[in-house]
Amino acid sequence: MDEVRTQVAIIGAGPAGMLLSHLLAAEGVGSVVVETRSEEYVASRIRAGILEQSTVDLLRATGLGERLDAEGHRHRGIYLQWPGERHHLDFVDLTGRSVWVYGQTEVQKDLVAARTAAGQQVYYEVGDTALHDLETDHPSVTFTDASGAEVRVRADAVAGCDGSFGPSRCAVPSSVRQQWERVYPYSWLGILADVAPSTDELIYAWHPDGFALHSMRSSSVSRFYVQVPNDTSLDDWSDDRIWTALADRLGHGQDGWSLETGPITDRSVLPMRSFVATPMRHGRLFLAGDAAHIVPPTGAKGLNLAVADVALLAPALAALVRGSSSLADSYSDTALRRVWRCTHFSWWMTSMLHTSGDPFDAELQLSQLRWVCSSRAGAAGLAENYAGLPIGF
Ligand code: RFL
Ligand code: PHB
Repeated sequence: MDEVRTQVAIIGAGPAGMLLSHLLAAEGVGSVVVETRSEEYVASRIRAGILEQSTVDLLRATGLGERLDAEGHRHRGIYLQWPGERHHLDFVDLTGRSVWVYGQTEVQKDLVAARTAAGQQVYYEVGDTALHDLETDHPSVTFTDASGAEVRVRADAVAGCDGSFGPSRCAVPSSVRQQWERVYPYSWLGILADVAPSTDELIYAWHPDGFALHSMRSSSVSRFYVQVPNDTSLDDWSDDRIWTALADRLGHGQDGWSLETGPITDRSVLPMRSFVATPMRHGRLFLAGDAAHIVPPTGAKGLNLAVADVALLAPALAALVRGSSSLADSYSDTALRRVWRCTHFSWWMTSMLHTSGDPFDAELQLSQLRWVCSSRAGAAGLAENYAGLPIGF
């Protein structure tokens, strides 16, 4: 077996893993990243689209802001709507913070470019990833590399950044692991379309037929979602059916607003769940991002939470490899405070905006929406959570 020695072995080359290797390098700490998929596959997955203020601050402060500043779009807020009414919430006015439209695909490209320029060792297309000796101070990760050779990476610490299906979470023994889960009775059907956005900022729409979201990626590419039942097949949703649902739910024709349509270039159905696993640290294993928690996408928090985790984890690991364990010891508790805040916010946005079929729920949702849109305190609460609390909150 080939042996490689590094300070931190990182499992997963998604945003959490690649940003962690970037932040560790800035602290003078070496890492090796292992990833089951190819570089191209990881870079092209269409996922999150909104970066909160502290994510943007961190990317800029660590030399990753150039393309974001040139190509990202800063938004002051969002629109919330229900039939007959559309309201703008101005986060800048309410909290002094804003959000940016900049796709996860772009963040991933910037991370890969920065790590490649720095000579980062990333093993793509590995198999049989396994974690060893986590309760000692000489843990290791083994895998089969793309050529079929067996490799062992010996490290001072292992970072489990391998998303919701990776092996890291289950390496925390079930005797100490606790898990919380909420599965929602609906999914999102998401599309990417080659059409200019019909709105300047995102529209979150409550509608009796189900939730709809108008998002965007650039001045010529729009992203849309409609609430659909679980187990929906894409075969049942023709382009016409998708555009009709979006037009109805987003209010085409109301107050002179119209929804422009265009060729659909990507489509998928996303199930929605909330999930938290604790602790986020066991021995020399540290979990970050989707490996430890999943949120439904309604609050646009998944990617931002992964970034916030590694922003805490990098200095904790840097101190640990230099012999000081206090930040590593507090990592799980500190990270989980934000995780639960975002878990609540994502659940709250999801519960407020998705129709359940229960008329009592619908009246409560409309009452909540009216309050959020008419009370400065209500609007500020949403704005503070959506634009994101400071790292370390
Ligand atoms: P990722 O991005 O899933 O990366 C984890 C990486 O680990 C690799 N991996 C392994 N590597 C080595 N050995 C193994 N055994 C491995 N097993 C897995 C995987 O191949 C992968 O490359 O997790 P990370 O870095 O924590 O980043 C989190 C974000 O990607 C995630 O929170 C968001 O994308 C969530 N999310 C969305 N968030 C939003 O805010 N808005 C969205 O519209 C949105 N859409 C989505 C999403 C997540 C999705 N997933 C995970 C199903 C749409 C989808 C489809
Ligand atoms: C997206 O653009 O993909 C997006 C935006 C906001 C959300 C979820 C997804 O809440």
